[in-house]
Parts: sequence; structure tokens; C-alpha cells
Amino acid sequence: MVATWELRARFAVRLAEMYGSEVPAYHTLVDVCTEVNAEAAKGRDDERLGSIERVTAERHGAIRVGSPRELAKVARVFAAFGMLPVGFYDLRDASASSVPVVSTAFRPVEAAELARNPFRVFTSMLVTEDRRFFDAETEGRLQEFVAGRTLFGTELLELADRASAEGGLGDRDAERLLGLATDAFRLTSEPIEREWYDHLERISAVAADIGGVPATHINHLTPRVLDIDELYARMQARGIAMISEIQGPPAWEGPDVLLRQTSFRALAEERVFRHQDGSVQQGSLRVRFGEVEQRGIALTRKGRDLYDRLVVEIDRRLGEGQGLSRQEVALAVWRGGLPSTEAELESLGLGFFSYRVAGAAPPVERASLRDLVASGVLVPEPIVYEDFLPRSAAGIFQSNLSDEGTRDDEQAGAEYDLGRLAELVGAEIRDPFDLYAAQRAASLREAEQILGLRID
Ligand code: OOG
Ligand code: NI
Repeated sequence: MVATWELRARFAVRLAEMYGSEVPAYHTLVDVCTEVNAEAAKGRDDERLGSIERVTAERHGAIRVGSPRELAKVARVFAAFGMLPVGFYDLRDASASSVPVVSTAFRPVEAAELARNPFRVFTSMLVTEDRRFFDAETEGRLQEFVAGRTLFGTELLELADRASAEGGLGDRDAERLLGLATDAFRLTSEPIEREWYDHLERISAVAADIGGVPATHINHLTPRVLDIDELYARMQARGIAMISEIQGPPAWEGPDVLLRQTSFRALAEERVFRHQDGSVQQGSLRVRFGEVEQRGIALTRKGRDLYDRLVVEIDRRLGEGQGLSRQEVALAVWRGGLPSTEAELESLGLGFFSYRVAGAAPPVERASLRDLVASGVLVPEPIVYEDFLPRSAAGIFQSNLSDEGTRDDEQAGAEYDLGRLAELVGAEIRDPFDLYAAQRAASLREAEQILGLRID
């Protein structure tokens, strides 16, 4: 029997082999990541943000689908690998540009599963009914086009359902599932209708990539690095042009929080096009890219509110236009707004931590968490952020597009939230804050047991 976590680990490797053969710069990226991680790990006395094995194997992918029905099928496929929907991201308003999608991320939800293999896939769904992007006729054509294609075949879906129900599959079936699931995300060689694709591309390049192509594909596969500034410099030195900025928090001397990401533009890829007169022609598209990320400490709601306020403040100061770069402004805002040590992040309730018992129990029946930490009985250990940031996601989407697209803000949008998306997916979508809070609470319950006292 190949257990769920092992299916997931093998799935991540299969996708990497496929994507690496399609996007050669990916290999350079992974080589540089491995190099930087090995050096960074040497200089550290612990592996608090994840074991070096986990970090080196860690990837996230991104895919895009065209309808609730397709999203529900994606959910069945990923469930086979123990990847469940977490979080809701609305990218339509996350930047000034045109990204007409709402998203969630499929990932393991338990700490033990994450430690075994944290593979996750950021999954976006085109919102065809959003009138700011699509008029009624385009919406109709999009729905028809998407309804007419099959992204995931019956055999794949049935194997996936069995794998989730039974917690794994026998060797033979496991192999079949992995083959079919990987193929479902391969770049298609089927012809693309040129006029239809161009029509969508004028509205949004993302819409064209989703609704103008007969299949879906893995858009990027992202390794994790321990020092993204070092990686950025080394990639540039190897002649790979990165996007102009690292998205998310700036580089600074304090604790790393949430997520920092950067990417490079993929090469143009050969695709086949069919024209209205029926003629078929070779052409190229530039839709896929390479991305890399550094993960930091998960923030509590209070911490996240503070983070969001700081981002607004950075924008405000940049708007005043004093000729400073975003990094310079962000650094100043960060220094003024965020505590500079991990200990403060913990004591102020801004970051999520779990607690490890490191000393003998005091002779009392109850003690406060603060006292136990102060006396060294409990040691806080940061919980890694396992999710995404809507603004960085929109920035990553956008930085790799050549065209801004169009959005008519006079028209009506379409309301989406976590609950509505969950109904469409046909599965519960978990709230990331709840998952981190549960991890924290579990560590405290365990500490209470070990110490034989109540922690207030
Ligand atoms: C997804 C972009 C978002 C991330 O890491 O924030 C993303 C896409 O391009 O489909 O992957
Ligand atoms: Ni990504």
C-alpha cells in the first residue's frame, strides 16, 4: 500500500520532472536553491522553520481552471494526495490590474502531514460572470468552451476517490493514479483557436490562458529557499533576469514573517494555433514562469491586521513620491511598525508559536503561559506560514504578463467569499488562522499533560 503522504511526495516529484523538462530554467533555479539552502543551514543552530530535508523537497504549484465544476474535480484529484482546500483569495481587487480569478490552495492541513511532505497547489478559478471583465456574450462563449472540455477523465477521478477513501492505493493503482494525475497538468499540444484566444487576451492574459486553451497545465512550480535575497543575486549573476522586486515583506534584520516571493519570466513556448479559415500554424505563448519563495512565521489575526496596515502605509509613502524605492520605504515602515525580535512577536500575540517543554514543572496546579515562558519551562517555537498572500499572488500573476488587460469598473462584479467558494467546490474550505490556532492549542495541551498543571 502506498500511503497518502507518499502519493503526495511522489506526485510532487513527478510534476517537477515534467515541468523541469518543459521549462529548463527550473533546473537552474533548483540548483541555486539547493546551494543557498545548504549554506544557510550550516550557519544555523536549529531547523525551526522546517527541517532541511523538508525545505529542500518543498514545492508549490499553481493551476487555473474555468468553472466551479472543474474546481470540484480538482478537489477530488488533490484529496487523493491528502491536499485539502485552505483559504480564500480574491485576486480581482488585489491589484490595479486584470486578474479575473478567485483562488484557494490545496495542501495538507495537519502538522505531521506537512512535516512529511508539504506539497501544495495554488488553484485559481476564472470568474466568468464578473461583468467588469466579461460581457454577456463572452461569458456565454467561455462557459460553453469550458463545459465542452474534459480536464480529468473518469478513471483518474475514480482512482482518486478510492485513494482518499482508503488512505492510499496498492502499488499498481498508485502508479496509474500518478501517471494520470501528472498527465492532466501537462502542456497540451492540441491546437488553440487563435481568434478566440486573442479576444480573451485583450481582456486578460490570465483569462486567455484559462478559457482559451483546451486543457489546463501547471503554470509554475516553486521551490522554497532559506535566503531569497541571496538567491535573487545568484540568479541574476547566472544571467537569468528576475522580476524587478521581491514581493511581500522587505529584507530586514528582524524576524521573517509570512512569505517573500520572486519570479522570472518563462521563455516563450511553442504552441499550435488554428485560424478561423481552418489553417493550422505554429506559434508561441509566454504564459508560464519560474517562481521561488522564502517562508517565515505565521501571523495571528492581530499580526496580520498590523501587516496589512503597514502595507497600506508603504503605498501611502510611496505615493508621496520622494524618489525612494519600495524596498527603502518598506524597510523604514517595518522598523517603525514591527517588533524586531521573535520573542516580542510572541509575547505581543502577533505571531503563531507552538510551545516545547524545556524545564521541570513548577510545584503549582496552574501557571500562566507568560510565567512559564519567562522561566524557560516552555520554549516558543515559530509556526511556519503555509499559505499565500493575495497581493503577492496578484503581483506575481501581473509581473509576468506583457499586457495589463482591461477592466470596466462601471460594471457589476460578482460577490465571492470563502463560504460561497466552498459550496461550489463541494468541500469545506478551511480557514488558515484556525489551523495555526489549533496547532498552537495542541502544543499547549501536550505541555499541560507533561507538566501536570493547567496553563492559563
Ligand atoms: C498563481 C499566482 C499566485 C503565488 O505563489 O502567490 C501564486 C498563478 O499564476 O496561477 O502562485
Ligand atoms: Ni506561486
